[in-house]
Amino acid sequence: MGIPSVNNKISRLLQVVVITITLFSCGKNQGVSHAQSTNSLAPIQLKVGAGAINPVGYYDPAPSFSWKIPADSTATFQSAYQIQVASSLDSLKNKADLWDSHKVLTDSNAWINYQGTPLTSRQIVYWRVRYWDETNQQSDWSPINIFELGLLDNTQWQGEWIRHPDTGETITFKKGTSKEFSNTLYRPQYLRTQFSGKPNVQKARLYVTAKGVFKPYLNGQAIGNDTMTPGWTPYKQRIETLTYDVTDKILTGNNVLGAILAEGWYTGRILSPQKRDVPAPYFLAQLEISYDNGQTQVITSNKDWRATHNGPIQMAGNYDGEFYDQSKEMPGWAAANFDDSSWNTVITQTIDPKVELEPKRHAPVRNIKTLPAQQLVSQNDGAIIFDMGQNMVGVPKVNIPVIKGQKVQLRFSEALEHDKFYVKNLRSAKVTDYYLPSQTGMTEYQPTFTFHGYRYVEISGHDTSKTPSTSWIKAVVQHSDFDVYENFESSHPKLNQLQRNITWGLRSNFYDIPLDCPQRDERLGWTGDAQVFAAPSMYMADVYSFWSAWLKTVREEQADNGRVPNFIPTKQNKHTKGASSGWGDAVTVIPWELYQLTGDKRILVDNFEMMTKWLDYHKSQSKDYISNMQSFQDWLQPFPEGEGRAGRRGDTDKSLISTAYYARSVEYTAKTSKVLGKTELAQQLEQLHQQIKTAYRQAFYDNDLKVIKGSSTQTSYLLPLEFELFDSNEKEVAQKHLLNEFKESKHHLRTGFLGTPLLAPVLQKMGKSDLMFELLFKETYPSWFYSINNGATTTWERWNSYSLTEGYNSESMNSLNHYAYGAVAKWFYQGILGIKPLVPGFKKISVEPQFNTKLTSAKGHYQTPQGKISINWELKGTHITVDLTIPKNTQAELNLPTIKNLVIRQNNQPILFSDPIPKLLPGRYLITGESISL
Ligand code: RAM
Repeated sequence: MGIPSVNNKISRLLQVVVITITLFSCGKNQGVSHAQSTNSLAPIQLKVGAGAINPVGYYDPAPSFSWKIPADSTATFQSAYQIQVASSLDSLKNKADLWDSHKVLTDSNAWINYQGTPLTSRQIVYWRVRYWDETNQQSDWSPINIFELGLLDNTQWQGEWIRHPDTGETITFKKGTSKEFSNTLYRPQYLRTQFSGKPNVQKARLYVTAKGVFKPYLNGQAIGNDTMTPGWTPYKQRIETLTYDVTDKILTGNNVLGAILAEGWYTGRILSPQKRDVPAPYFLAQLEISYDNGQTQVITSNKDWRATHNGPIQMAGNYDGEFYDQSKEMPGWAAANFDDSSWNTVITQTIDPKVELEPKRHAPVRNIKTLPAQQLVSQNDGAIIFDMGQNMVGVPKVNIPVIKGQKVQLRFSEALEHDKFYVKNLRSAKVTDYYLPSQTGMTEYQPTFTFHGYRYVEISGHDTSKTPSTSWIKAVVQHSDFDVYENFESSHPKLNQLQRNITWGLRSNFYDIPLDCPQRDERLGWTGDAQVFAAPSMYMADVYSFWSAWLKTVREEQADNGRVPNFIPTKQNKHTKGASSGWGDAVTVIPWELYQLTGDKRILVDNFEMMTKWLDYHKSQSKDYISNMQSFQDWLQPFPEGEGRAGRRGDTDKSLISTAYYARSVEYTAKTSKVLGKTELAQQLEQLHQQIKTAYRQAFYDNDLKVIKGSSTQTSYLLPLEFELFDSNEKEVAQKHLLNEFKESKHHLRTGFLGTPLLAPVLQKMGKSDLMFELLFKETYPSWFYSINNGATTTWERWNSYSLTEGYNSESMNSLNHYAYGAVAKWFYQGILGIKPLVPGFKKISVEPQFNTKLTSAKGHYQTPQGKISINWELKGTHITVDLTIPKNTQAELNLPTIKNLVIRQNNQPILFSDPIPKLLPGRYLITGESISL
């Protein structure tokens, strides 16, 4: 953002004049057409950027705008829109002083870029939109929406980072039996400052962040419902900041601003115990108050703050849990009239201009819901075990009888083994909370700076003379705050359970960044897991901003030579080495697939450079178009030829996988280049794609298309079929080989992380959805239902992570809450319900449900950028009924090649279509017919 030039100013002046004139005439028109405009209702669901609704502390001074035409509007399509943006409510109504798009002829209702006067930190921006329908009828204006910018750059921060002068403590870690080393463990600290407030506060905002994790307080009250803020970014490059509206919390007279600060990801350990040398946590705050009389007041974190580490939270770590000492409670510590004379003066650190302070890009982790305990499982030797009924992530909330001075211990486990508490799969993560009471009686406790992945809780050290009850404990479920749709249901209870399990896997691992697992000493943003699950997750929850925020982190972590680390963010002080095909390819696959599902070009613009750099890295790892990149390969494929660790990578040749992914990344980058108008590059990449394809065909298959390198596996055919690496005349032969692989495995899958997501799309394209149904409904190992038959309430890392009879798989790497195999959920929507975008962003939709006798019905819906598409199909014998609603401003192609006597009714009237693939306009349809394939 530069200073506007004189020319710019003049042109803006002219613009203002034009706007005024237009508005005047618009006003007149509005009056005249008022009766008409009530026919088509005002736009709804206004959003800025990747999905924010009226955000406070927004990060982007030039966001895009999106809206929807309401389902009950008389409009069918949009033919034009007008957006107005203003710096106040009054101006919005009189003269949009920031931007008026005027009437723009287009059917686009999403991702319209702001093109007005540059916006600045703190600015409150008002906006509204209206549209014209296909008959040029104008809608009413939408309700007025707001976004307020946060502090957009480091120069806006006036204070300093602060912390307690001495919070570190040396502890010794033992790794296995041989290695022993010391590290610093930082105690949580309590910070406070006092200030004097005046009457008539007009507006107050708290801008705040930490190197570490924090909870802010104002006048004794915790601010917000966020947890583990600011979340996890590459802290050496960028730290996110939070903004809170505290207007109604400022008192006249004495006020106290405070915070608790703990390690979090910043200084806490990442992975198993290791030597690390990380700086202590710091806190940064800026409270800005404006008064009605125009005066302003700014309270910042500075040398005048006081700090103690003698508060009740004595220890807190992501992996290890929390220690709470009730005797150290300090009633009123965050309010006025508290004696902090025993506290220390903080030390300060100036803000480093090289570390970007940026408003948080997506909603923070919050306490989303509370689950009651389902059952008291057992009571042995003073330890009681509760079953919360669901494997999930968050913290417990207990209300238990305790005895003064007797430490209560809470442990967590994903599943019991033969009724015994099992924690081995947590590896070095202690995942234990301690509560030391200073009074006897009932006490309430909920940890603040940790999170656990668990279903069972073991409580010991409580007052065992009292009869335990399930009312003693609740589970507080936490994840990044987004809507989970719960939008698929079928006639088959196990399929529904699978859908729920996958959704819980999503909830559990979308914890500020996409985690591989939430329980053991890992919990990392593994790129391969993300690569396969990003698109499926978009069908299940409102997670576009979650992914787009993480991609920013991925861009920051990419090495100069284009290498993409295997998990992101990487370790705080140590840059991980290496890259893996199928993992690093997340940087091309995720932006491209997000674009397909949203139609938002910005995701491509933002990530384009990263995509091309990754191609450079691919190139550096290949010779004659064959890639030798390292790879985790078809991770955790069942029945591998190797044993233990050696078997983890499966049997599909490494170089076959890496070359296939090289081709895929080139293909997606070529397509992206085309969308972005980079035609020349697109052509070069298309050529490169062809060269890789030819080399791949020659290097890995013989004339009969049999695999000549490594083993012949399902994945060795799934990859080239899905990535279209064989010429069309050879496809059929490859398909035969694939079917042969299934025959040999008695129609069981034999795929790991990379192969599994390809099963459904490949089989459906082959006209073999029946085989996909068979795999999906398989009850025996390896299969999805096998996990359900063994009590799973989430998806597992391994196809055989656990069994009711044998207990846990003894492999050290074994989580019961991993989302990778949940990627199959995409087929519930794209296959079983049959909803697929025909153009990026679903303005054209293909509706092609896959019917099978295993189901008598399936229903679901999806919120496209235009509105909700819903489908509900039922099967009685061979008779099929489909209830379908196409959202406004959308066209759909109904593709039911196996249905004869097709009748499509709208408002009870049959509609005639000559086309074998009828094109449907927005509206509700009742479709009937007879299946010829069932
Ligand atoms: C383990 C996890 C993770 C996977 C890597 C390769 O850490 O299984 O999900 O991506 O290995």
